[in-house]
Amino acid sequence: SVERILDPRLRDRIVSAEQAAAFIQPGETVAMSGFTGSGYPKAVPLALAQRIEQVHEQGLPFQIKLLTGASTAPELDGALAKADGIAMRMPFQSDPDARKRINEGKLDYIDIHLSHVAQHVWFGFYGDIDTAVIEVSAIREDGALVPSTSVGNNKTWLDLAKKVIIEVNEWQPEGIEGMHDIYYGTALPPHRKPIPLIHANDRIGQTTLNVDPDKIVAVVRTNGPDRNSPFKPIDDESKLIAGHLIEFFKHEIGKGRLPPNLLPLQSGVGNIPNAVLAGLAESGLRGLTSFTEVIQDGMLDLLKSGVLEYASCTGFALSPEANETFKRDIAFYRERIIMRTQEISNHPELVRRLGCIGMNGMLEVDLYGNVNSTHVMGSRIMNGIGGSGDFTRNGFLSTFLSPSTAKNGAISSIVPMVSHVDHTEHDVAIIVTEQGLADLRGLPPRARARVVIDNCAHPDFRDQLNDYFDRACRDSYGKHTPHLLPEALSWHQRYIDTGSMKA
Ligand code: 0RQ
Repeated sequence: SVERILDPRLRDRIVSAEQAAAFIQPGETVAMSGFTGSGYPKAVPLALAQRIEQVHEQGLPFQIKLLTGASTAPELDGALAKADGIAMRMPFQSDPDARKRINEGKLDYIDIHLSHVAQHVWFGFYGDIDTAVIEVSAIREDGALVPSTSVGNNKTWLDLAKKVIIEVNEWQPEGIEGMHDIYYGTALPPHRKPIPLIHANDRIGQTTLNVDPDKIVAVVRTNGPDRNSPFKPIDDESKLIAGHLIEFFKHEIGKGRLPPNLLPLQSGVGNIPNAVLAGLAESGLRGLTSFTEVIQDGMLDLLKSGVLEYASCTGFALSPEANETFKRDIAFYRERIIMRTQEISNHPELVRRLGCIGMNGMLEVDLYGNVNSTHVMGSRIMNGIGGSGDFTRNGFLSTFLSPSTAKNGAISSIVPMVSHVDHTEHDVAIIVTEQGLADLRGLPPRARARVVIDNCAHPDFRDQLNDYFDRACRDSYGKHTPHLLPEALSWHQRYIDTGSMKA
């Protein structure tokens, strides 16, 4: 294979993962690459987890604060969580072992908007970054770093970290070089300027990441795949949800409120978004574009078929099969995908300017349109808010997609009051379940409750919701957004007590 570490200054810093991990000390804030299972370091975190376990066996403390782009993989979040090596984690994560410790109250997790991460670290809200551990696909002669399958916050980590460990992953396709667009024009207030991006496929930066070579303490060679989430066949509920949403898009085109090729799409990951993307492939719509954070299988298919012209993202979440296609056809995808830092892929200014259409999952929504995406029964974290808030607040349209029930029908996704709020009623426009679609735009609160119950609630819970709403309209302290406070969260308590929300 072709040599990927071309900067002669770094040749004598090529070491094993164990040697590299030894540079990380207890108590450090460590910033790593990785976004939804792509482009995360594959070897150093595992070696670090082993070292932490050895130190723990001697009865000594060893934990780090861990920052990333978004979720990573078992070799990173999983291994470090299992070793009890993480004191604090920020932002988005979805690892089962980490989730367990977070919900046991043993691991502090700070869940913030993905567009906020880089700037909050620049503002100094998280203290110093001691070490950055960044996966790249190559190091050029001049020391410039060719990013791999995610960009995330890597620019910020490389700029701010006191010491840098680079993993060069030869599994990543060489042809990825040129796909990235790293914008170095961000400044801190009060010196900020408009970001010169007008179209989702504009290039405003450079293709490589800068790093001060003197800060690089170790370079590690790796050769391993990104976390591949197996592709699940699209289920019937997801197909129904996708169908309602696409019908709505066509209705909006008909009304002249959306152009015939829609507006740049943002799509969450999972079965339902995949069903929407598959539905778009057969919708007859053409010339679509995407300004999103994650690209999953369905998006590659849309690019291949020409339905989608181009996509902008910061990371990938692909199945093993899609990963092979991506690597094989990298020359094709490099012309149609632009990978950006997550402060740009999710930037409120850009999401607002482009008029993105946000499509995200949710756990539950209440009668008035407040959405809970993160906390089961108000207290148990599932994943995190991720980028959903960046697109929901700032986009042209925000849509939330979910089955109307969970846990075999024991839980209603439509509740009187959400047990945790991620997206407020002021930001949420469209709710879609397999039952139908509620268009909340321009509706006052009581009218919203009507369409949410009538169009989205499962028939098993409709009477119960109507009963609550009717009594709230009669007995509520205020009649603007009627609620019965002692009852508003009683459905959640009933589930905790009895295993079902049914009265
Ligand atoms: O749990 O697998 O244990 O049964 O939640 O639910 O229906 O499989 O849906 O995978 O799309 O996830 C909101 C979590 C939905 C996701 C959420 C249980 C359900 C199941 C998963 P089990 P489904 P999805 C782009 C944007 C926030 C981040 C985001 C998410 C599990 O979409 O994390 O949008 N979103 N990022 O049983 C209790 C309810 C429930 C419930 C579902 N009402 N009560 N449990 N579940 N509804 C990506 C990034 O930003 C990086």
